[in-house]
Amino acid sequence: MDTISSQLEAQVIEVPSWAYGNSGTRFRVFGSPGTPRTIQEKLADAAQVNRFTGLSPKVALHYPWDKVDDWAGLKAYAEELGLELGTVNSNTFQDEAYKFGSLAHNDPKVRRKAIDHHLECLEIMNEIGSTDLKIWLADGTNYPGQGDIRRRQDWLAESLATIYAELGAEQRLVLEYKFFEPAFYHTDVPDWGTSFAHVNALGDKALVCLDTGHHAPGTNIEFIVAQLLRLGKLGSFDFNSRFYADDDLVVGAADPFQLFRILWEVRRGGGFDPATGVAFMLDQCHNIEDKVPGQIRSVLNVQEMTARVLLLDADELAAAQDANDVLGANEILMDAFYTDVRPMLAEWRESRGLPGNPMKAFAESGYLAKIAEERVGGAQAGWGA
Ligand code: AOS
Ligand code: ZN
Ligand code: ZN
Repeated sequence: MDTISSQLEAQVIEVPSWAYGNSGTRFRVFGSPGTPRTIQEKLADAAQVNRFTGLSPKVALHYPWDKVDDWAGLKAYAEELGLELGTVNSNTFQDEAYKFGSLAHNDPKVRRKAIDHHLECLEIMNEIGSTDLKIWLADGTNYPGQGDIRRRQDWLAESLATIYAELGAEQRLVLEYKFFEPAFYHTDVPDWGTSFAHVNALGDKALVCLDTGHHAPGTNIEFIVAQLLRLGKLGSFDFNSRFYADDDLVVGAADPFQLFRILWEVRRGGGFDPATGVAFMLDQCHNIEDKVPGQIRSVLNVQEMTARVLLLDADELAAAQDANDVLGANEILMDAFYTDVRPMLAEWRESRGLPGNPMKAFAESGYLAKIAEERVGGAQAGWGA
Protein backbone atom coordinates (compact mmCIF):
# COMPACT_ATOMS: atom_id res chain seq x y z
CA MET A 1 0.00 0.00 0.00
CA ASP A 2 2.87 2.35 0.74
CA THR A 3 4.03 2.29 -2.86
CA ILE A 4 0.61 3.17 -4.28
CA SER A 5 -0.62 5.44 -1.51
CA SER A 6 0.23 8.74 -3.17
CA GLN A 7 -1.51 7.67 -6.37
CA LEU A 8 -4.63 6.65 -4.47
CA GLU A 9 -4.46 9.94 -2.64
CA ALA A 10 -4.53 11.84 -5.94
CA GLN A 11 -7.56 10.00 -7.32
CA VAL A 12 -10.56 12.19 -8.13
CA ILE A 13 -13.82 10.76 -9.40
CA GLU A 14 -16.30 13.30 -10.72
CA VAL A 15 -19.91 12.51 -9.82
CA PRO A 16 -22.85 13.54 -12.02
CA SER A 17 -25.52 15.85 -10.60
CA TRP A 18 -28.20 13.80 -12.38
CA ALA A 19 -27.37 10.65 -10.42
CA TYR A 20 -29.09 12.17 -7.39
CA GLY A 21 -32.39 12.90 -9.15
CA ASN A 22 -35.13 10.34 -9.78
CA SER A 23 -34.73 8.45 -13.01
CA GLY A 24 -36.15 5.41 -14.66
CA THR A 25 -36.90 3.73 -17.92
CA ARG A 26 -39.55 4.66 -20.48
CA PHE A 27 -41.86 2.36 -18.50
CA ARG A 28 -41.72 4.04 -15.14
CA VAL A 29 -39.82 6.54 -13.02
CA PHE A 30 -39.92 5.47 -9.38
CA GLY A 31 -39.62 8.27 -6.90
CA SER A 32 -37.45 7.86 -3.84
CA PRO A 33 -37.97 9.73 -0.58
CA GLY A 34 -35.61 12.63 -0.07
CA THR A 35 -34.80 13.17 -3.74
CA PRO A 36 -33.23 16.60 -4.30
CA ARG A 37 -35.51 19.36 -5.56
CA THR A 38 -32.75 21.75 -6.54
CA ILE A 39 -29.16 21.66 -7.74
CA GLN A 40 -28.15 22.86 -4.27
CA GLU A 41 -29.70 19.73 -2.76
CA LYS A 42 -27.98 17.56 -5.38
CA LEU A 43 -24.69 19.14 -4.35
CA ALA A 44 -25.46 18.47 -0.69
CA ASP A 45 -25.94 14.78 -1.55
CA ALA A 46 -22.74 14.71 -3.61
CA ALA A 47 -20.91 16.20 -0.63
CA GLN A 48 -21.95 13.15 1.41
CA VAL A 49 -20.29 10.84 -1.13
CA ASN A 50 -17.08 12.81 -0.77
CA ARG A 51 -17.38 13.03 3.01
CA PHE A 52 -17.52 9.24 3.40
CA THR A 53 -15.01 8.31 0.68
CA GLY A 54 -12.72 11.30 0.12
CA LEU A 55 -12.91 10.41 -3.56
CA SER A 56 -15.36 12.76 -5.19
CA PRO A 57 -14.73 16.47 -4.64
CA LYS A 58 -16.01 17.34 -8.14
CA VAL A 59 -19.56 17.41 -9.51
CA ALA A 60 -20.49 17.44 -13.20
CA LEU A 61 -23.46 19.59 -14.18
CA HIS A 62 -26.04 19.17 -16.94
CA TYR A 63 -27.42 22.38 -18.46
CA PRO A 64 -30.29 23.34 -18.41
CA TRP A 65 -31.23 20.48 -16.05
CA ASP A 66 -29.08 22.34 -13.55
CA LYS A 67 -29.95 26.00 -13.79
CA VAL A 68 -29.56 28.92 -11.42
CA ASP A 69 -29.68 32.69 -11.77
CA ASP A 70 -26.50 33.16 -9.78
CA TRP A 71 -23.75 30.83 -11.03
CA ALA A 72 -21.05 32.50 -8.96
CA GLY A 73 -23.28 31.92 -5.93
CA LEU A 74 -23.60 28.24 -6.83
CA LYS A 75 -19.82 27.99 -7.11
CA ALA A 76 -19.45 29.56 -3.66
CA TYR A 77 -22.07 27.19 -2.23
CA ALA A 78 -20.24 24.18 -3.72
CA GLU A 79 -17.01 25.41 -2.16
CA GLU A 80 -18.71 25.65 1.24
CA LEU A 81 -19.54 21.98 0.84
CA GLY A 82 -15.93 21.18 -0.07
CA LEU A 83 -16.85 20.66 -3.71
CA GLU A 84 -15.75 21.96 -7.07
CA LEU A 85 -18.06 22.29 -10.07
CA GLY A 86 -16.68 20.20 -12.92
CA THR A 87 -17.68 19.31 -16.45
CA VAL A 88 -20.66 21.08 -17.98
CA ASN A 89 -22.79 18.73 -20.09
CA SER A 90 -24.80 20.38 -22.83
CA ASN A 91 -28.30 19.21 -23.61
CA THR A 92 -29.69 19.13 -27.14
CA PHE A 93 -31.97 16.15 -26.73
CA GLN A 94 -35.17 17.28 -25.04
CA ASP A 95 -36.17 20.33 -27.05
CA GLU A 96 -38.88 20.07 -29.73
CA ALA A 97 -36.57 21.90 -32.17
CA TYR A 98 -34.12 18.99 -32.08
CA LYS A 99 -36.52 16.33 -33.34
CA PHE A 100 -34.33 15.74 -36.41
CA GLY A 101 -30.99 16.64 -34.88
CA SER A 102 -29.06 19.54 -33.38
CA LEU A 103 -25.46 20.29 -34.38
CA ALA A 104 -25.87 17.98 -37.41
CA HIS A 105 -29.39 19.12 -38.36
CA ASN A 106 -30.01 19.94 -42.03
CA ASP A 107 -31.59 23.30 -41.13
CA PRO A 108 -28.97 26.00 -40.41
CA LYS A 109 -31.37 27.76 -38.00
CA VAL A 110 -31.57 24.66 -35.80
CA ARG A 111 -27.80 24.22 -35.96
CA ARG A 112 -27.41 27.85 -34.90
CA LYS A 113 -29.76 27.33 -31.95
CA ALA A 114 -27.72 24.30 -30.85
CA ILE A 115 -24.44 26.20 -31.27
CA ASP A 116 -25.83 29.09 -29.19
CA HIS A 117 -26.78 26.63 -26.46
CA HIS A 118 -23.16 25.49 -26.31
CA LEU A 119 -21.91 29.07 -26.21
CA GLU A 120 -24.23 29.61 -23.26
CA CYS A 121 -22.62 26.57 -21.59
CA LEU A 122 -19.21 28.18 -22.15
CA GLU A 123 -20.42 31.38 -20.44
CA ILE A 124 -21.55 29.33 -17.44
CA MET A 125 -18.21 27.56 -17.41
CA ASN A 126 -16.46 30.92 -17.30
CA GLU A 127 -18.51 31.91 -14.27
CA ILE A 128 -18.01 28.68 -12.33
CA GLY A 129 -14.41 28.08 -13.40
CA SER A 130 -15.19 24.81 -15.17
CA THR A 131 -12.73 23.62 -17.80
CA ASP A 132 -14.63 20.91 -19.67
CA LEU A 133 -17.59 21.21 -22.03
CA LYS A 134 -18.96 17.76 -22.73
CA ILE A 135 -21.04 17.23 -25.83
CA TRP A 136 -23.18 14.16 -26.31
CA LEU A 137 -25.52 14.35 -29.28
CA ALA A 138 -28.77 12.47 -29.76
CA ASP A 139 -28.44 13.26 -33.49
CA GLY A 140 -29.12 10.51 -35.98
CA THR A 141 -31.80 8.96 -38.16
CA ASN A 142 -34.14 6.00 -37.86
CA TYR A 143 -34.51 4.91 -41.48
CA PRO A 144 -32.13 4.41 -44.40
CA GLY A 145 -32.47 7.34 -46.78
CA GLN A 146 -34.02 9.59 -44.12
CA GLY A 147 -31.02 11.89 -43.99
CA ASP A 148 -27.84 12.58 -45.91
CA ILE A 149 -25.44 10.94 -43.48
CA ARG A 150 -22.44 12.35 -45.31
CA ARG A 151 -23.55 15.97 -45.38
CA ARG A 152 -24.56 15.70 -41.74
CA GLN A 153 -20.89 15.02 -40.93
CA ASP A 154 -19.93 18.26 -42.69
CA TRP A 155 -22.60 20.24 -40.84
CA LEU A 156 -21.48 18.70 -37.57
CA ALA A 157 -17.83 19.55 -38.24
CA GLU A 158 -18.81 23.15 -39.01
CA SER A 159 -20.93 23.47 -35.85
CA LEU A 160 -18.21 21.99 -33.65
CA ALA A 161 -15.61 24.34 -35.14
CA THR A 162 -17.83 27.34 -34.32
CA ILE A 163 -18.07 26.20 -30.69
CA TYR A 164 -14.39 25.30 -30.49
CA ALA A 165 -13.41 28.80 -31.62
CA GLU A 166 -15.01 30.23 -28.47
CA LEU A 167 -13.19 27.99 -25.96
CA GLY A 168 -11.04 29.79 -23.40
CA ALA A 169 -7.33 29.09 -23.15
CA GLU A 170 -7.81 26.59 -20.32
CA GLN A 171 -11.03 25.07 -21.61
CA ARG A 172 -11.56 21.80 -23.45
CA LEU A 173 -14.31 20.30 -25.57
CA VAL A 174 -14.94 16.58 -25.07
CA LEU A 175 -17.05 14.77 -27.64
CA GLU A 176 -18.88 11.66 -26.48
CA TYR A 177 -19.85 8.87 -28.87
CA LYS A 178 -22.65 6.34 -28.66
CA PHE A 179 -23.53 3.67 -31.17
CA PHE A 180 -27.32 3.92 -30.96
CA GLU A 181 -30.22 5.44 -29.04
CA PRO A 182 -32.27 7.53 -29.36
CA ALA A 183 -31.57 7.14 -33.09
CA PHE A 184 -31.65 3.54 -34.24
CA TYR A 185 -30.50 3.42 -37.86
CA HIS A 186 -27.57 5.80 -37.80
CA THR A 187 -26.04 8.02 -35.17
CA ASP A 188 -23.91 11.03 -36.16
CA VAL A 189 -21.18 10.30 -33.59
CA PRO A 190 -21.47 6.51 -33.22
CA ASP A 191 -17.94 5.44 -32.36
CA TRP A 192 -14.54 6.55 -31.07
CA GLY A 193 -13.19 6.81 -34.61
CA THR A 194 -15.79 9.39 -35.60
CA SER A 195 -15.31 11.31 -32.39
CA PHE A 196 -11.54 11.18 -32.91
CA ALA A 197 -11.85 12.39 -36.52
CA HIS A 198 -13.81 15.43 -35.36
CA VAL A 199 -11.71 16.33 -32.31
CA ASN A 200 -8.51 15.78 -34.23
CA ALA A 201 -9.65 18.24 -36.88
CA LEU A 202 -10.61 20.78 -34.22
CA GLY A 203 -7.29 20.94 -32.39
CA ASP A 204 -5.47 20.26 -29.12
CA LYS A 205 -8.28 21.42 -26.86
CA ALA A 206 -10.75 18.88 -28.28
CA LEU A 207 -10.75 15.34 -26.94
CA VAL A 208 -12.83 12.17 -26.88
CA CYS A 209 -15.16 11.16 -24.04
CA LEU A 210 -15.47 7.41 -23.60
CA ASP A 211 -18.71 6.27 -21.97
CA THR A 212 -18.20 2.62 -21.06
CA GLY A 213 -21.87 1.82 -21.78
CA HIS A 214 -21.79 3.09 -25.35
CA HIS A 215 -20.34 0.11 -27.20
CA ALA A 216 -21.73 -2.96 -28.88
CA PRO A 217 -21.51 -6.15 -26.80
CA GLY A 218 -18.09 -7.77 -27.09
CA THR A 219 -16.24 -4.54 -27.92
CA ASN A 220 -12.71 -4.47 -26.54
CA ILE A 221 -13.03 -1.17 -24.69
CA GLU A 222 -9.56 -1.31 -23.15
CA PHE A 223 -8.10 -1.33 -26.64
CA ILE A 224 -9.90 1.94 -27.37
CA VAL A 225 -8.56 3.35 -24.10
CA ALA A 226 -5.02 2.30 -25.04
CA GLN A 227 -5.35 3.82 -28.50
CA LEU A 228 -6.83 7.13 -27.36
CA LEU A 229 -4.17 7.55 -24.67
CA ARG A 230 -1.52 6.71 -27.24
CA LEU A 231 -2.91 9.43 -29.48
CA GLY A 232 -3.18 11.91 -26.60
CA LYS A 233 -6.91 12.21 -27.19
CA LEU A 234 -8.61 10.62 -24.18
CA GLY A 235 -10.33 13.53 -22.46
CA SER A 236 -12.70 11.81 -20.10
CA PHE A 237 -14.57 8.73 -19.04
CA ASP A 238 -18.25 8.36 -18.37
CA PHE A 239 -18.10 5.28 -16.17
CA ASN A 240 -21.05 2.96 -15.73
CA SER A 241 -21.99 -0.70 -16.21
CA ARG A 242 -24.04 -2.32 -18.89
CA PHE A 243 -25.58 -5.71 -19.38
CA TYR A 244 -27.57 -4.96 -22.54
CA ALA A 245 -27.67 -1.38 -23.81
CA ASP A 246 -26.85 1.99 -22.25
CA ASP A 247 -27.89 0.65 -18.84
CA ASP A 248 -26.13 3.32 -16.73
CA LEU A 249 -25.79 0.89 -13.80
CA VAL A 250 -23.17 1.06 -11.05
CA VAL A 251 -19.67 0.96 -12.53
CA GLY A 252 -17.91 -2.35 -11.94
CA ALA A 253 -21.18 -4.13 -11.17
CA ALA A 254 -21.75 -5.91 -14.48
CA ASP A 255 -18.19 -6.78 -15.39
CA PRO A 256 -15.53 -5.99 -12.76
CA PHE A 257 -12.85 -7.66 -14.87
CA GLN A 258 -13.58 -5.30 -17.75
CA LEU A 259 -13.19 -2.33 -15.41
CA PHE A 260 -9.86 -3.79 -14.26
CA ARG A 261 -8.67 -4.19 -17.87
CA ILE A 262 -9.72 -0.63 -18.71
CA LEU A 263 -7.94 0.80 -15.68
CA TRP A 264 -4.84 -1.24 -16.43
CA GLU A 265 -4.64 0.45 -19.83
CA VAL A 266 -5.18 3.79 -18.09
CA ARG A 267 -2.14 3.07 -15.92
CA ARG A 268 -0.17 1.73 -18.90
CA GLY A 269 -0.90 4.93 -20.87
CA GLY A 270 -0.10 7.31 -17.99
CA GLY A 271 -3.75 8.27 -17.56
CA PHE A 272 -3.58 8.38 -13.75
CA ASP A 273 -1.08 11.22 -13.96
CA PRO A 274 -3.19 14.38 -13.50
CA ALA A 275 -0.98 16.06 -16.13
CA THR A 276 -2.48 13.73 -18.77
CA GLY A 277 -5.79 15.41 -18.07
CA VAL A 278 -8.13 12.42 -18.11
CA ALA A 279 -11.34 13.23 -16.21
CA PHE A 280 -12.79 10.21 -14.43
CA MET A 281 -16.51 10.82 -14.37
CA LEU A 282 -19.48 8.66 -13.55
CA ASP A 283 -22.53 8.73 -15.81
CA GLN A 284 -25.09 6.70 -13.93
CA CYS A 285 -28.70 6.62 -12.88
CA HIS A 286 -30.03 4.92 -9.78
CA ASN A 287 -33.53 3.81 -10.69
CA ILE A 288 -34.34 1.39 -7.89
CA GLU A 289 -31.45 1.61 -5.43
CA ASP A 290 -30.83 4.53 -3.08
CA LYS A 291 -28.86 7.18 -4.89
CA VAL A 292 -26.23 8.38 -2.40
CA PRO A 293 -25.17 4.82 -1.47
CA GLY A 294 -25.30 3.97 -5.18
CA GLN A 295 -22.73 6.68 -5.81
CA ILE A 296 -20.62 5.66 -2.80
CA ARG A 297 -20.57 2.05 -4.06
CA SER A 298 -19.55 3.32 -7.52
CA VAL A 299 -16.60 5.46 -6.46
CA LEU A 300 -15.40 2.66 -4.17
CA ASN A 301 -15.58 0.20 -7.06
CA VAL A 302 -13.35 2.48 -9.13
CA GLN A 303 -10.95 2.93 -6.21
CA GLU A 304 -10.74 -0.82 -5.51
CA MET A 305 -10.04 -1.64 -9.13
CA THR A 306 -7.51 1.21 -9.33
CA ALA A 307 -5.64 -0.24 -6.33
CA ARG A 308 -5.50 -3.63 -8.05
CA VAL A 309 -4.03 -2.24 -11.26
CA LEU A 310 -1.56 -0.10 -9.31
CA LEU A 311 -0.35 -3.20 -7.47
CA LEU A 312 0.32 -5.09 -10.71
CA ASP A 313 4.05 -5.59 -11.23
CA ALA A 314 4.45 -3.88 -14.60
CA ASP A 315 8.09 -4.91 -15.05
CA GLU A 316 7.30 -8.54 -14.38
CA LEU A 317 4.44 -8.40 -16.86
CA ALA A 318 6.59 -6.70 -19.51
CA ALA A 319 9.30 -9.36 -19.06
CA ALA A 320 6.77 -12.16 -19.50
CA GLN A 321 5.35 -10.43 -22.57
CA ASP A 322 8.81 -9.92 -24.05
CA ALA A 323 9.55 -13.60 -23.55
CA ASN A 324 6.22 -14.48 -25.20
CA ASP A 325 5.31 -16.33 -22.04
CA VAL A 326 1.62 -16.46 -22.89
CA LEU A 327 0.27 -18.12 -19.76
CA GLY A 328 2.85 -16.53 -17.46
CA ALA A 329 1.89 -13.04 -18.59
CA ASN A 330 -1.79 -13.86 -18.27
CA GLU A 331 -1.21 -15.20 -14.74
CA ILE A 332 0.50 -11.98 -13.63
CA LEU A 333 -2.47 -9.96 -14.84
CA MET A 334 -5.00 -12.34 -13.26
CA ASP A 335 -3.11 -12.39 -9.94
CA ALA A 336 -3.47 -8.64 -9.72
CA PHE A 337 -7.15 -8.84 -10.64
CA TYR A 338 -7.87 -11.47 -7.98
CA THR A 339 -6.04 -9.60 -5.20
CA ASP A 340 -8.61 -8.60 -2.62
CA VAL A 341 -7.57 -5.06 -1.75
CA ARG A 342 -10.63 -4.30 0.40
CA PRO A 343 -9.06 -4.96 3.84
CA MET A 344 -5.96 -2.94 2.87
CA LEU A 345 -8.07 -0.06 1.59
CA ALA A 346 -10.18 -0.06 4.77
CA GLU A 347 -7.05 0.34 6.87
CA TRP A 348 -5.67 2.94 4.50
CA ARG A 349 -8.90 4.97 4.76
CA GLU A 350 -8.90 4.79 8.54
CA SER A 351 -5.35 6.07 8.62
CA ARG A 352 -6.67 9.14 6.79
CA GLY A 353 -9.59 9.81 9.07
CA LEU A 354 -12.14 8.25 6.73
CA PRO A 355 -14.47 5.39 7.66
CA GLY A 356 -12.98 1.97 6.86
CA ASN A 357 -16.37 0.92 5.49
CA PRO A 358 -17.97 3.98 3.89
CA MET A 359 -21.18 2.13 2.90
CA LYS A 360 -21.81 1.09 6.51
CA ALA A 361 -20.82 4.45 7.96
CA PHE A 362 -23.18 6.25 5.57
CA ALA A 363 -26.06 3.86 6.37
CA GLU A 364 -25.52 4.52 10.07
CA SER A 365 -25.33 8.30 9.62
CA GLY A 366 -29.11 8.65 9.28
CA TYR A 367 -28.73 11.01 6.28
CA LEU A 368 -31.32 9.24 4.12
CA ALA A 369 -33.97 9.43 6.85
CA LYS A 370 -33.13 13.08 7.40
CA ILE A 371 -33.55 14.10 3.75
CA ALA A 372 -36.70 11.98 3.44
CA GLU A 373 -38.22 14.05 6.20
CA GLU A 374 -36.92 17.41 5.03
CA ARG A 375 -37.46 17.18 1.30
CA VAL A 376 -40.86 16.58 -0.20
CA GLY A 377 -41.61 16.42 -3.91
CA GLY A 378 -38.14 15.57 -5.24
CA ALA A 379 -37.51 15.87 -8.93
CA GLN A 380 -36.74 13.61 -11.83
CA ALA A 381 -33.14 13.80 -13.06
CA GLY A 382 -32.92 17.08 -14.87
CA TRP A 383 -36.34 18.02 -16.06
CA GLY A 384 -38.00 18.90 -12.79
CA ALA A 385 -35.17 20.64 -11.02
C1 AOS B 1 -26.24 9.61 -23.12
O1 AOS B 1 -26.47 8.43 -23.38
C2 AOS B 1 -24.95 10.02 -22.62
O2 AOS B 1 -24.38 9.01 -21.84
C3 AOS B 1 -24.76 11.41 -22.02
O3 AOS B 1 -23.56 11.46 -21.29
C4 AOS B 1 -25.89 12.03 -21.28
O4 AOS B 1 -25.69 13.40 -21.23
C5 AOS B 1 -26.09 11.54 -19.86
O5 AOS B 1 -26.25 10.13 -19.85
C6 AOS B 1 -27.28 12.14 -19.14
O6 AOS B 1 -28.48 11.69 -19.74
ZN1 ZN C 1 -22.45 9.44 -21.02
ZN1 ZN D 1 -25.23 7.08 -22.12
